[in-house]
Amino acid sequence: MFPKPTLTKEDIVKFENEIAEIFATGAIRAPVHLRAGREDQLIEIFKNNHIGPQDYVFGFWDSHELALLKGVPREEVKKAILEGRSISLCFPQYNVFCSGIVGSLMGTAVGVGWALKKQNKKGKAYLFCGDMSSETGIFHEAVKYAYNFDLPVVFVVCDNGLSVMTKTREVWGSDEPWFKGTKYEKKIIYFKYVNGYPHSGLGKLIKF
Ligand SMILES: Cc1ncc(C[n+]2csc(CCOP(=O)(O)OP(=O)(O)O)c2C)c(N)n1
Repeated sequence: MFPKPTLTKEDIVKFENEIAEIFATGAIRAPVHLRAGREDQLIEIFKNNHIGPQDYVFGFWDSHELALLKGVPREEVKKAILEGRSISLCFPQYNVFCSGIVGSLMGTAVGVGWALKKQNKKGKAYLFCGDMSSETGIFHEAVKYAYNFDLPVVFVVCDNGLSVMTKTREVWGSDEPWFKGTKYEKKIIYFKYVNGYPHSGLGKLIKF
């Protein structure tokens, strides 16, 4: 029912390029968030952690790649984006839940981890977010709770150095994320990348 994703970097790049081309025509009447430059890291994370049907993936406005890697068929992801759901992709049958609201779903991921543990079920909740999101209060609370109760929750922080157009490091006055060198690192996968696209859209006005 859930084919193991065998997506390559090229598949992901091709998908995002295709969406970018469609978005440029004005055919998508909603925000679209494209990403490039973290394909290798995401593929590695899905592979190394054997993320499969039993796992839950939570993401935010930039989750095209996550849905594809979790095994949602390309055409289903594309259809949802064309219908205007790029920033809130949800595919409950594949355990993929995303939201355009900063910080949302972090508590949900912890709750799902709690339920999985209580019910002795296999699987983990994986919460993917950006570097600025990892500085929010709710992220701290979620990580502390998941650590304290040893819940099957993994937080993945994809650091592109920016919050929309604001430099995260200038805001927080630190070169390292707050969790670096703390015991909470045990619950967090962290990597840096440079986004090949603007935060949102294509960086130019699209008329429709
Ligand atoms: C509650 C809320 N406040 C503000 C925004 C607008 N917003 C969308 S993304 C974002 C920046 C997030 O930065 P980061 O977590 O680093 O994500 P990335 O750069 O990887 O997209 C902001 C402020 C929002 N979506 N939700």
